[in-house]
Amino acid sequence: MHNARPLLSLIIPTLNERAALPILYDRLLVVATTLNERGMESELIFVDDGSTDGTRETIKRLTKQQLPVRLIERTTRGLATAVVTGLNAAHGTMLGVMDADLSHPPELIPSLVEALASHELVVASRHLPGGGVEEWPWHRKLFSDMATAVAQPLARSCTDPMSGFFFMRRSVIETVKLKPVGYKILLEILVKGHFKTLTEIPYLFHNRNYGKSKLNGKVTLEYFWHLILLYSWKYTTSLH
Ligand SMILES: Nc1nc2c(ncn2[C@@H]2O[C@H](COP(=O)(O)OP(=O)(O)OP(=O)(O)O)[C@@H](O)[C@H]2O)c(=O)[nH]1
Ligand SMILES: [Mg+2]
Repeated sequence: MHNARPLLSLIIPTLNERAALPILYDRLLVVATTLNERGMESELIFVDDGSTDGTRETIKRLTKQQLPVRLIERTTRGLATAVVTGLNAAHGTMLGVMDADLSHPPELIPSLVEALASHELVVASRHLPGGGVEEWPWHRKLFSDMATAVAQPLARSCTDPMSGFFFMRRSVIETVKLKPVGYKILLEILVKGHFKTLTEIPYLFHNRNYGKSKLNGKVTLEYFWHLILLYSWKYTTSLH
């Protein structure tokens, strides 16, 4: 039977995040119940790039519980392309992206979804009053601020183009060829996506309590390569 209720597909990239997953799932279950009461269905799509810590097995166990859960197992690496793989597999009219390590509070999701009623793209931002990061060493903060500043001309009005926590209507990316490099999938969508209205909701980025960071020098280099590609893309498209 055709399901007429709007569906939210939540894409969650994973790389060795086993310890956080049961907690994340429980918190998402509460969120999905709230959304359900508001007439919406939810599905979770995990995209894993070769975790070796039992992440895949843990997700497979979650597929047998209440929420519709899918696991996509890739043999390649890359956060942003993992998200694209998840987006391509999603059935929802609303698409959400979040990290698996509990840095992004799932409890914000109902507000993000609600904002989709009047905006095509909704970003959870650390750079608005009321938002921020819990506690970062000065060098990480400096690097993040610099990375944000050099991307700002690409970011339209978005204050946190580095955010990995955002929701959008399917139409934003439906006919778009996304070809991101590295980590920053939102930046790719801000440049190439089809949207007129964007809004942001502040949030506090929690430091991870489980698992290890995957940020490294390679990710940083990839970021600069991605920027070069996006600036060239924007420049050449504006010539047409
Ligand atoms: N599928 C996939 N997921 C990834 C990859 N790299 C990172 N992730 C996931 O993407 C999310 C963000 O990665 P993190 O390492 O937490 O990056 P971060 O939040 O900027 O850094 P921390 O604050 O140190 O956690 C997490 O859910 C990771 O498991 C990858 O190559 N493939
Ligand atoms: Mg993280």
